[in-house]
Amino acid sequence: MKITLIKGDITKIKVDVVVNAANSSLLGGGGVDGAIHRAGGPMILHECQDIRNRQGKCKTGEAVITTAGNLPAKKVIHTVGPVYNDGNRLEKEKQLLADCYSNSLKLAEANDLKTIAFPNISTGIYRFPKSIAADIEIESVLNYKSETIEEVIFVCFDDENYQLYKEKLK
Ligand code: AR6
Repeated sequence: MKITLIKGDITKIKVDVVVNAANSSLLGGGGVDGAIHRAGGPMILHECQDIRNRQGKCKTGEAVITTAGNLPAKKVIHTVGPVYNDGNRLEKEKQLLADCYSNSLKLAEANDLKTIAFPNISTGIYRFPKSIAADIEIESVLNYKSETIEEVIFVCFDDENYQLYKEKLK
């Protein structure tokens, strides 16, 4: 599994699947979620609504898959990161953040998607400390042994995350 680091906008990346940092409603929001729905168009929201009707909300740490609409990617995996709670439930939150990555990789494998791009889940509106989140993201991806996924791309939008990943991936 090749690991690549990119600084940029995940909506512009041509991969099999991009991961969205969604919320449990699955009905859109700000940050990368807003950007994905804006660039991908209404088909994504329609499929999210179908999922809502079938299974209800998406729990923290879990993941669901939809079309990517007008994005260059083929699919979007929506996963729900934990909200950082001032360190009060840190161990639980770290596990849930790791689950976001492993459950997204599992879903990519199940759908025969070979290249996957991740944003830095929970490090924006959900306020997770970026350095801790980067350690979790890198560890859960590197520990995931996949026979089928060929490339994982870490997409950092802000410079702070990009510098952290550059350092930690050395
Ligand atoms: N491409 C890649 N990364 C991006 C982009 C982009 N276009 N835009 C922002 N980021 P956030 P969260 C980075 O807030 O913390 C939404 O309202 C950003 O720099 O998008 O998991 C959802 O609906 C940051 O590092 O997600 C939820 O309610 C990272 O994406 C809530 O926000 C995550 O920031 C989820 O909060």
